[in-house]
Amino acid sequence: MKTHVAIIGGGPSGLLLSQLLHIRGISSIILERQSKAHVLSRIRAGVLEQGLIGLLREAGVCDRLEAEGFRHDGTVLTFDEQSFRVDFKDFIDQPVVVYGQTEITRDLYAAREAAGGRFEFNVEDVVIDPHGPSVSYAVGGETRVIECDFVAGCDGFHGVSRKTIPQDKRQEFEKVYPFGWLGILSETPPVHEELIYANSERGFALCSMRNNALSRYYIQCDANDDAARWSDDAFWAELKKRLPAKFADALVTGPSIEKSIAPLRSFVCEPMQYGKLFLCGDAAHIVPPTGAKGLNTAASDVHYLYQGLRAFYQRGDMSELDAYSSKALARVWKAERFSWWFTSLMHRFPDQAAFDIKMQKAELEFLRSSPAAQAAMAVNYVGLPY
Ligand code: FAS
Ligand code: PHB
Repeated sequence: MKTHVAIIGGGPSGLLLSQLLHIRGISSIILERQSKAHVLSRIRAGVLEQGLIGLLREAGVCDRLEAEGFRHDGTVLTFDEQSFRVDFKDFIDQPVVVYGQTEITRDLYAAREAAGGRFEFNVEDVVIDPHGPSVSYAVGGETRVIECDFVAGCDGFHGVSRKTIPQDKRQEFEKVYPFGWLGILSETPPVHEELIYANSERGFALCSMRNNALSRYYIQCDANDDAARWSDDAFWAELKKRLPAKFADALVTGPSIEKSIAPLRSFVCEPMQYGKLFLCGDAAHIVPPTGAKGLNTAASDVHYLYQGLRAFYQRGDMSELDAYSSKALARVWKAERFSWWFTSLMHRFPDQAAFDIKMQKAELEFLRSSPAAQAAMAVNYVGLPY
């Protein structure tokens, strides 16, 4: 088979890139290791930056998002019994929108299928030749080869793309956090109209939502905890202990319809390109979900790669593709810093000394009382410019 761009991975990065390329007449094929149903069963991100929304609009995949997404102009932070709100509009007129990643993936699959997009699901043994370039893979016991001009590695943290860059040509930066997030989805009304990020002596908690009848909650848990060990009642009881009474008393509980634990790590691979292979999204970097930057930073990668491919196919100009890695990494590292900062501020660490806890509380008090501190948080949370 031949195509302009072979895309490894049918998650949000691969799908968004494929749809954007399509509207510019640039062909692609998406190779996905799982089934489409499996991809759509994942419950992940929930908060979208305007940059991602702009890309979805350009891709013609924004109708449901605009109809069902929730505009949020601020967020609430709590520590012990105190709570305060950071109003983004006080500093930057740019809201975030709450709309599940699962729905974005669903919308993108629908758009790609309507446009006759080419997919291969349940692929195995993907091997990338970044210099040909070409991609070989097996599906249904048959080996196939795709000849292409470029390969987009959109296959997430556990994919093959990053490992295609020879070890002596790449440098990896990693920080593994000594805790995870136990998350549940429940068909209950959200406890508050905006997100609540809670720092408590028992650990971090987050109150989020997908819509007015579907809530998403997280509590910090041991890194090697097991979701099956947590009954719904135990989860709700622990969440209430981590929230100020006014929110704990307002919490509407109910049966979980999804319960899982996500590990937390910060990770970056440099460079994000090798030969004609370009890494996008989780294939190149991971952030702890505290700052809601995972999906949103995958989107800025897609933006830079899409612009580079457009320049090549429309003007024969390779300069933007040559600069892809340095451009993408400049924004990736700022998202890594914000995610690390917010995670360090809001979580309890096993080895934390009393002084460290005092530092967290002093920083939260500074954030509560200083417009300058809130401005810095707001501009990072709503999303730095591309
Ligand atoms: P993805 O991992 O979404 O997609 C990669 C795709 O490649 C997958 O479909 C995979 O099956 C496929 N693939 C892998 N190897 C392959 C191979 N060899 N061949 C072919 N296909 C292959 N971000 C937030 O902002 N907020 C959150 O709350 C949040 N929660 C998360 C919870 C979990 C458990 C995880 C893992 C991530 C979470 N994230 C969150 C981050 C997440 O949203 C990612 O940033 C986002 O999915 C990135 O999208 P992709 O880069 O497309 O990677
Ligand atoms: C979510 O709704 O899943 C969510 C929201 C904000 C975060 C992380 C996860 O920072």
